[in-house]
Amino acid sequence: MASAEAHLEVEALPHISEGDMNEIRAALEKEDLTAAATKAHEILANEEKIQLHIAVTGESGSGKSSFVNAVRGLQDHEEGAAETGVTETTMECSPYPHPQDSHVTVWDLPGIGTPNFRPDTYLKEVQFDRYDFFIIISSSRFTYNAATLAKEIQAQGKRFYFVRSKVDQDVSNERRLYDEEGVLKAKGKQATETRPQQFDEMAVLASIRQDCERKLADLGIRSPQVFLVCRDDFSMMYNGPRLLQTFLDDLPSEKKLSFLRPLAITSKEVLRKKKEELMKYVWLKSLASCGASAVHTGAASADVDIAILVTSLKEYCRTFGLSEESLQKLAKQVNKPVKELKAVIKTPLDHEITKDVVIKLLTKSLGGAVQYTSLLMKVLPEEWQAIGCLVSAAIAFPTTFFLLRNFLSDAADDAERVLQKALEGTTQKSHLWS
Ligand SMILES: Nc1nc2c(ncn2[C@@H]2O[C@H](COP(=O)(O)OP(=O)(O)O)[C@@H](O)[C@H]2O)c(=O)[nH]1
Ligand SMILES: [Mg+2]
Repeated sequence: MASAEAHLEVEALPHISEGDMNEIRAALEKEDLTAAATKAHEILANEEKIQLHIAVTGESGSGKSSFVNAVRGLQDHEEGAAETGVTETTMECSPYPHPQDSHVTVWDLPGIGTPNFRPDTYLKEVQFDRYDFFIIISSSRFTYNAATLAKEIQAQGKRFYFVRSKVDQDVSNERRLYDEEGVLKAKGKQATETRPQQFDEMAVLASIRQDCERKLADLGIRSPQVFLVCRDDFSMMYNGPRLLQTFLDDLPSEKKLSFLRPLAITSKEVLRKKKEELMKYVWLKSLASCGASAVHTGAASADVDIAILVTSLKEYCRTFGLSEESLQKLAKQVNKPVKELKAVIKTPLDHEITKDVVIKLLTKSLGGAVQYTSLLMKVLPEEWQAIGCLVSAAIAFPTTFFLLRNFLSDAADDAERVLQKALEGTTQKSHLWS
């Protein structure tokens, strides 16, 4: 087995209520593995039902619909994209499910620009309670309406984020004032702090951010934070990555995985987070898979629920972009043959995971499980120590645990190599690996 087993550490557990945790512990102490496994199943099934709803609001024409597409990794012309560049006339909220994961829905809300706009009635009309958080977009300085809406959202106990859109336009407008070498063109004009002699994109961005934040502070927002984005390469450019990271940090722990699953892998950091969240569920999946009737793997047998394993490995593949569809999309984006990306992948892809593949992996995992069981039991979360005394779980639990854990690690490594391959020779590198 891989040396990873020798470095076992106590993994964080997913969010499990105290009641559920106690039920599992009690079942294990009574040596009722079936009851413990059933409970683990139930917790996982509830986790599957978790939905995330993101509201996007702002003035008409500010780029709301474009953002709804960008945040879901879609271009405006693609299937499932919100219509952009159209005049808003209705007060309707339009739901746009994430194309890779229907648990995440981004809502395109009506514009907030009308003179008789009132934040409280607006929030009632758009069904405030439905959303996990709000994004307030502006393509210029934020208005009084945006600031009052933010205050009302906060007063009602939810989070909002100010997003300044179309910064690519600002950068290119400013660039027009400089010559090909990036030297300020305008004769007789003095360079200023915000318009230096030599073109500096970072200075342009900093000045937009400061201007927006100052205006919001004037409108009564305390310590405003503004994220600068552009719909193209949203998750890689400007403050797109930081915005996604902030959403993730702010989400309650039980929602983090739902947000992360369909997120495009644009940096090592996203990859690391995905792996970390999935890893939390390995204990629970291993327990859920225990107690099924014996599966004969050739070399030996273990009482393991194969269906859970097939589903889990497929989930890992999809989360790490190791599916035919994701790879085709990425290949197109970076203009490379998909064959080149596939060449660095060692684990099977999503559609290649079958019962037979899982049985082969189980056989491989069995040796390590036997060898490292006592070590595994030592690092088990305290609440679960009783499982170590159960003969029925003695093989199944560690075998499943090591299978899931190793596959997850291997798939994450594959995803990192794919990302590296995809970026070879592109200029996006600096943004992606920042
Ligand atoms: N250059 C640029 N144009 C954008 C960006 N976001 C939106 N737009 C354009 O701005 C116009 C209005 O965008 P839309 O998303 O329809 O705004 P909405 O009315 O708020 O939904 C459209 O023509 C978009 O193509 C961006 O980040 N950069
Ligand atoms: Mg729109």
